Amino acid sequence: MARKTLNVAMIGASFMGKAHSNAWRKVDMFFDLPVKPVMKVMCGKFPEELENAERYGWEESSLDWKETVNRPDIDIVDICTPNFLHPVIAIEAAKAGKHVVCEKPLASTLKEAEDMLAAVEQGGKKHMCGFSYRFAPAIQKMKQMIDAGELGEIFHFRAAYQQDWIVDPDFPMVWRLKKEHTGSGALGDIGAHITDLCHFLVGPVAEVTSAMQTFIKERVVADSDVGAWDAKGSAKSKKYDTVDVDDAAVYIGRIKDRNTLATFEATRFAPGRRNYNAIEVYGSKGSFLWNQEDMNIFHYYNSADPDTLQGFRRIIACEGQPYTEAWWPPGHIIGYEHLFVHEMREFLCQLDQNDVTYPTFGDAVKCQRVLDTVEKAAESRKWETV
Ligand code: SOE
Repeated sequence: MARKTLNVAMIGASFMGKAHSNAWRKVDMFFDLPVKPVMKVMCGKFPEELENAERYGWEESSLDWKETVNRPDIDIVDICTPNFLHPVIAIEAAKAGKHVVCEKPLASTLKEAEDMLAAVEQGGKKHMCGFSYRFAPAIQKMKQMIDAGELGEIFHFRAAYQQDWIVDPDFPMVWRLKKEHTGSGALGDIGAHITDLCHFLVGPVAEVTSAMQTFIKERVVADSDVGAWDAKGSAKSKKYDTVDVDDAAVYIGRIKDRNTLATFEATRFAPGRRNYNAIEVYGSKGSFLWNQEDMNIFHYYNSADPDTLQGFRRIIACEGQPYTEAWWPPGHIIGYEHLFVHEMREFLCQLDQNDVTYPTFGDAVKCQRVLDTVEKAAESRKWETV
């Protein structure tokens, strides 16, 4: 029987636009889906971006996101723009009766995130926020084992998401470094990921204390509008602009209804750490270690092992979770881009389910509430309740 097709419009054609295009293109090839996604329209900000539309797999391209979102033939709107545009596009899409996928963080502020949630709940369609690391096979395995009690009582959740792409003082100003475009810096960008992973693996952060830091307070303005990753000090203008967001955020959290202490570090100033999203969980019956730069592997310490065998096991996450079997035989491993394919698989397979397993705008608001409280705590230098 022919499957129902769903037409997708993606708004935003830069780094996340490329990752999501790959996901929409691959998801139907590698997973059995109840519906068939059609890559209808890619919307960009600049005409030159639209030159990629065809090779990214889109049937059409447009510079007008509003007209595209309101097209009656569009079923899903996928938002891959800078954060400040998330609310206006998501609310428009919800009002137009579309399903909405939106990159993290949901918004620049908690209020915007709450408005987005209200709009999609009013719209009555499905909504997902792109917390992609939940879809790493190793994270899935770790969650299964934590939920099954294999680690016992969780004492510590420890996350350090470290990058180094702006440690060069000549790296020019980009949208991720301006509050008006991004909300917060490392906190909202990569702190959002580790906060969500804490929620996914251990439980809700109930109160925090924190410190935030901007190491380089002025950056040269590049002559062209560049994305976060492709600017390499190309500026000739020698105009400077103020960095008004954090380069790093460090926070401690207590977990609701658990005897757990959580520590978080989100920094873009750790030379050598390219995309080192590292998670450690320590419990009464054992421990986990994982990091994104080695994403197929996690290390498991089982406190019940005999003394002669005490030590972390190095496990390749291939069996026993819903993703890797769709790709290759055990040990052939997968990469960063596969996480987005897994996201879209869950979204497309659960369109008719009331309770979904992927991160919704509701989960994203819970994350945004923590980020907002971290900023408050950095200001007050006190513990603040989420
Ligand atoms: C930049 O820090 C970034 O592109 C994040 O925005 C993504 O969410 C992360 O997956 C990789 O790094």
